[in-house]
Amino acid sequence: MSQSDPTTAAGRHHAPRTVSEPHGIQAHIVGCGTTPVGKLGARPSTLMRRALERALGQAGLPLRQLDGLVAIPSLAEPHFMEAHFLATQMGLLPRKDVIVRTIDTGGAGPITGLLEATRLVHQGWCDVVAVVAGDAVSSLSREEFLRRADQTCRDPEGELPSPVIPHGYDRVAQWQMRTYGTTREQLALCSVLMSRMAARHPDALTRKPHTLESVLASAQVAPVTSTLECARRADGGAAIVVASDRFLSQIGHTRPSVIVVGGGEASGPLYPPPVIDEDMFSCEEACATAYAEARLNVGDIDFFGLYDCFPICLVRAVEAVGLAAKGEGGRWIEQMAERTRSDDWNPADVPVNTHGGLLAYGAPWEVPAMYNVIEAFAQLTGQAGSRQIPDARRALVYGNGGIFSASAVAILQRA
Ligand code: MLC
Repeated sequence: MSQSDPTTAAGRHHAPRTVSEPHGIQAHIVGCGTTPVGKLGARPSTLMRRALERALGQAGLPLRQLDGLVAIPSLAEPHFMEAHFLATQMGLLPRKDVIVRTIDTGGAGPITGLLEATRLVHQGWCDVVAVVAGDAVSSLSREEFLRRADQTCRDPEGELPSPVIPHGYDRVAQWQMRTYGTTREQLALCSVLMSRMAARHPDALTRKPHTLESVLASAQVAPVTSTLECARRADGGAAIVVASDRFLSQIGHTRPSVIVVGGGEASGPLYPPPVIDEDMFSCEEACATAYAEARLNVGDIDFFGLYDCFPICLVRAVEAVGLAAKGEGGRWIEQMAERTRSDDWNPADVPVNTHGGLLAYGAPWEVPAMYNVIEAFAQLTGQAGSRQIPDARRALVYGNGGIFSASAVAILQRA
């Protein structure tokens, strides 16, 4: 089935895959926490714990209040049943009233985790659920990182050279260039744009904006991918806390919060098939499901936290969410790069990844989609400082796993 028309992808949408609240309970994000990003020299489980402590601190809740924990496994220190490992380490288990789940949808994990936490709350199974991710891929040597990363998405029959993941995305980028006329420069401008965003975030790894020339001149990693167009390898942890409205009213919680009003998930193949076509992508379907559930469309969203592990991912995402028509994502990026040329650009004019995304904020393996949620929380609660989009009310956050293999989308709204 060819899907050059985005409505075809939306046509695959199955209504029952929702996060809607069957018992009239609403799920609120009440706290977010991060560690610094960079080369930290700490174990992933330590980073997860630190991030969780900060998220609970922002929520004003003690650890013992958690009755749900969702964790995303790390690459640097993988554990059997990551969430159980963490819950046991932290003393959350043994306890009979705690539900603990490990989610592995690659980089989509934090959003899948958010949707899972939301479901646990909506079903009335949990009142306070944390979603946690952390990794230390910067503290692995280059060789060890690539040995592990290459194994994740390698086609056993295929010929993708190492580094496998950048080469996999590169194949898709070349296809997008041939199919839709996206240019090499438009791809590189994704990194320029993200670096301009990151320069306004005090915690981002990339402090100085790149130029188009510097991106194109950085070391070549794959045919149309340079080093500055790769997710910026880092260590870091991030966590969020999701709570039910009934619990929050019981304890008289009055801190700012954000509700989850829609969600969507969809899947693609683990690695690019021999012939690339529209069928391998899944973000369109995840977005269509999320918009349908929230009964909203692109015009209702004030901030977009879009996955951008490589430029092609961001280009496809701006098309999938509806900011640009199919095939026009590259031109949209070019326009946004034009808008941010002078230093005084207004964040409302470029409402995407105001933190800088994987390309520039930093990318601790499967953690970064959590940064999309955390930036959305900051925007919707008016805490984004110089990055603030005035009166931002709704956000869409997207996580992508593997090589377009898992898409998870959530729509958030200021409570
Ligand atoms: C790297 N550098 C960057 C950068 N990327 N600087 C700015 N912006 C970026 N985007 C810098 C590094 O900090 C370092 O600086 C120098 O460039 C070299 O980078 P490196 O990573 O230390 O180099 P090397 O070990 O040679 O590895 C290069 C690489 C690797 C391209 C093979 O970085 C890589 O594989 N990156 C992609 C990571 C990845 O695949 N993540 C998952 C994405 S897929 P200095 O000053 O220290 O020399 C996904 C989905 C999923 O997200 O499910 O996971």
